[in-house]
Amino acid sequence: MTHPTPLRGLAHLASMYRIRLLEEKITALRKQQIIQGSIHLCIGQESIYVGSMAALTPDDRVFSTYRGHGWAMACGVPAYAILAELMGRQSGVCQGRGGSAMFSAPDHGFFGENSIVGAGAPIACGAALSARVKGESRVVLTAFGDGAMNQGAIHEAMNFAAYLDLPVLFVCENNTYAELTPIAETVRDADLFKRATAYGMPGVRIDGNDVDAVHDAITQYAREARAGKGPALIEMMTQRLVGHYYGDMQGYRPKGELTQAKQNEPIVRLLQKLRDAGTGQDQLDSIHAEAVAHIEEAATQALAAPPTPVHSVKEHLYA
Ligand SMILES: Cc1ncc(C[n+]2csc(CCOP(=O)(O)OP(=O)(O)O)c2C)c(N)n1
Ligand SMILES: [Mg+2]
Repeated sequence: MTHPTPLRGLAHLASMYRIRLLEEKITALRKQQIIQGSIHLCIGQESIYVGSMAALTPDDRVFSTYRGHGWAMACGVPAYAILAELMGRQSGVCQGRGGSAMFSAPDHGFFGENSIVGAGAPIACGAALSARVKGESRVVLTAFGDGAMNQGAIHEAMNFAAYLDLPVLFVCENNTYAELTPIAETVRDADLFKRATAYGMPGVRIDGNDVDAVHDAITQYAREARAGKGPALIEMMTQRLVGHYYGDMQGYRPKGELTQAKQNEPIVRLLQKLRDAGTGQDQLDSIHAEAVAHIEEAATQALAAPPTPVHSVKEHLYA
């Protein structure tokens, strides 16, 4: 069992609160239709982003799916720039052009979301190959869901990275559903991590709701990848506490599943660990209050930003 330092735990808690509160703010703004269109929230999966990015460096690179707000925040993208992006404002991280599902922030090592399931993995291989050619020691993390494991692009990317010993961390966020379909109804063997063996790389399954387990696993496999030992598949078990997309009524979830998931979610788990280690409630409350203030300020700033002008729609096009 991991025994992290209290300081590391408190830092993780602060980051997870910020992501959770950002997602709740996005939900509220979507309800008011200040944010429009499709959004995919990562509530319940925050430990994956926070634990992973705590183990990587600013020079490393991340590719996520459309469920990418948490990854972006953990990479250091400011909350106001994410909110402004979703609202179609000029100060958005892509000037409002990417929206919820397709923004990127290369200056923060966040090479972007992707709406095509599995499509980030081959691009991550390209980034890793580029690092190899340039003699840079960076690691590239590509995150995707359990459903994506059945996409051809993932197979190609894993084989390619393993054969060339590329420094790619394949992170499978296994929240047990692909849209509305449980993973167990689409595969014969739901131990997805075992597929790594077929590619000749390490594969492990960890408790993705335990931020320390995530931090430790990424530390280990990033170290190995940087040392030239090649990629790894890290299957992180988790559960989303919300629908696949905003508006999903989740009628497909068995009765009681969500109630149980809420008892095992990353923030509840870390709070328990910190209390067991002797952290006082006052300190936990002040970390929460700081995160609330941070997200409120970010929302105020984003709401005050001017909208991206419609006439600029043709900018940044190839032709
Ligand atoms: C290539 C492709 N096929 C199908 C879809 C439609 N689609 C969007 S999200 C999704 C489910 C993916 O599930 P998973 O990989 O487990 O990720 P999660 O949404 O659970 O994070 C599907 C099938 C798509 N966007 N791209
Ligand atoms: Mg899934």
